Amino acid sequence: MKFSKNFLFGAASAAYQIEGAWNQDGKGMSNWDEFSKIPEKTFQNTNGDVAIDHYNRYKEDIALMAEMGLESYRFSISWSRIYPQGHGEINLKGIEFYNNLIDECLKYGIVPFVTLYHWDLPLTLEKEGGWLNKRTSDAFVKYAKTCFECFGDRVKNFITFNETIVFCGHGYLSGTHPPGIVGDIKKYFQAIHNVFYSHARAVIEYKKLNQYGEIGISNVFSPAFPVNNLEDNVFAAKHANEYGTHWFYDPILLGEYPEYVINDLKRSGNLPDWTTEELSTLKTAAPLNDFMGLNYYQPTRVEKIIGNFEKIEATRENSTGSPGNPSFDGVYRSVKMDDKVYTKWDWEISPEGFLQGLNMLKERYGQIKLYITENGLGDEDPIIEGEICDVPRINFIKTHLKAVKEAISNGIHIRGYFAWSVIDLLSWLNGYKKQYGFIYVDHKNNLERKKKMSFYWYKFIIESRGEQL
Ligand code: 8VR
Repeated sequence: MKFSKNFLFGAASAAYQIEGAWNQDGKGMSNWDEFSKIPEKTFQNTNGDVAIDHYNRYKEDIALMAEMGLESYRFSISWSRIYPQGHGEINLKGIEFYNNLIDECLKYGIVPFVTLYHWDLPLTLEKEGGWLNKRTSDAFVKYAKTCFECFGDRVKNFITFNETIVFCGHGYLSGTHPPGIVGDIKKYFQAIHNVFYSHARAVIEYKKLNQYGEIGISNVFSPAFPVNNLEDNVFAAKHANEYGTHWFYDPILLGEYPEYVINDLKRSGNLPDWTTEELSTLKTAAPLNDFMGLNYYQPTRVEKIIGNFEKIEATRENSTGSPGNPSFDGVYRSVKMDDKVYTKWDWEISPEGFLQGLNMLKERYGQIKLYITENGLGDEDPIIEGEICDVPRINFIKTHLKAVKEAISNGIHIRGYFAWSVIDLLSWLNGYKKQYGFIYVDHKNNLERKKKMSFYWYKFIIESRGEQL
């Protein structure tokens, strides 16, 4: 079987992780421009001031993507380039940059897939309360509208937010992302709701403009499975899926939050403050949402915590996605298992879990349009005689694309696949050590770009529409 002609083979990036040029051409400061400079917050104190300087080298990078045969490029817009203060004055230089980037993609027939928010919030808004302040929602809708109006003639695919669970979880529970708040459950749920309300409003605004494009959101997809079939652990997996999946997918796809979690939050006093207008906006937006973007790296293996649960102090090291942490409510913990395979950063490699999870989604939400908006392998790539031999990455993507193929033949509606990442870039908490790209960036040699083995492999897969997989 070949992937159909309208299946998009893509790859992704995010503004803060590649652009650099943090204060160039009128860009305002973002929360990450500040946070990454607090000592010890990031691996080796790396930050995105320069990143891989994509802002100044985008032409070279897009030419490489075109050479690879990429059909779509998912990138994010840095809000503080467009509105340096979050709201208020627009920065035309920012608009110009993204116009150029989009036009450069289109020159080669690459479909631009645009994320509006990949975690870099204008600093002014963060200082005014960030996602806890309902005015951030107004500012977001205004920014989103500006993007639709300026770019929507050429961009036909918009993603509002990337991975709400991550930036809210790290922002308000583990404190390892800005605003760096630790253990505030109430704020965590409030921020999530404010983000989803903003998403819903942006979707409604987008549809009013009649641009004949599509809009959706990208969520973490990490289906939970019990470590064995003991009743307690089966319960733990259900609980984890309610909190980690349903809480994030229901409001987008069904327009309401899952009752299971609502009931818990009522009991614990952590229910967000929401108005009936906000809840009915979620309802209105749900059927207008065109697709769901899934960022899949690994499943979660869970076991119920019996008895007392020791709170582990959140550190940068244990917040980077590896198993071992208790859930915030102490109900379960994620487990590294002896019979599973893991990456160097202890992320489980499981195309089976991917397929199983996709079937779970189908069961709950029916036939929805899906894009895999991120999937990839973080590794320290071997360099042999000057060649970057990233065979483990090829294997990773191969097995996951096979899972996508199988899912499609099971009637799951997947319309495209974006590898994370198109090029090596700055990891939020792991610096440059952890690589994901098809293109290598030489930090010792003027950020020179070099094609990896996976570059040629992915080119072949795209050309042959995955027939050989
Ligand atoms: C996703 C994020 C993306 C990347 C990839 C890989 C980290 C990283 C945590 O959660 O959307 O920005 O973020 O995962 O892992 O290493 O920077």
